[in-house]
Amino acid sequence: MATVPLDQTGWTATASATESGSSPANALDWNTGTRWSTGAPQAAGQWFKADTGSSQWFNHLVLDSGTSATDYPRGLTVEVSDDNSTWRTVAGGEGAGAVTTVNFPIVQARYVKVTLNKASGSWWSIAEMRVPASGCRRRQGYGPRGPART
Ligand SMILES: [Ca+2]
Repeated sequence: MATVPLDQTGWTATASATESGSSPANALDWNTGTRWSTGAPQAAGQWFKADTGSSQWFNHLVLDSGTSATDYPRGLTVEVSDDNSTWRTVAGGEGAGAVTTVNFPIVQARYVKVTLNKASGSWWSIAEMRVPASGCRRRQGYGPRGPART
């Protein structure tokens, strides 16, 4: 299925902890040379959350740890929310290299949160997070085989 990254302009990010000198915003700046990092070994409960600013359709999530190649999440849960209060779990997953892709059934939500569920001696770093569009829009009667988003 063709996918197109959503326009992430205006998105904001927060995290459970952030390395001094980095910023959650670094994961959304379209520059793989900047990163957000925990600055601490991975532990269950650490989280990274993006606020897309409005309701979005999407069906997968890509986390790229960039040049911090071993800082991929060892185990994670993806949750989404419309109000930053009530969360729905949409997928679990685990990384095995610098780029982690988590697929799930298409959802519509404003907030996306990734929470670790495994520990590791490696830090957790995200050079870039992408929440690609699903390749179709469930609006105007378009079904799952509708035209690609442009
Ligand atoms: Ca970046």
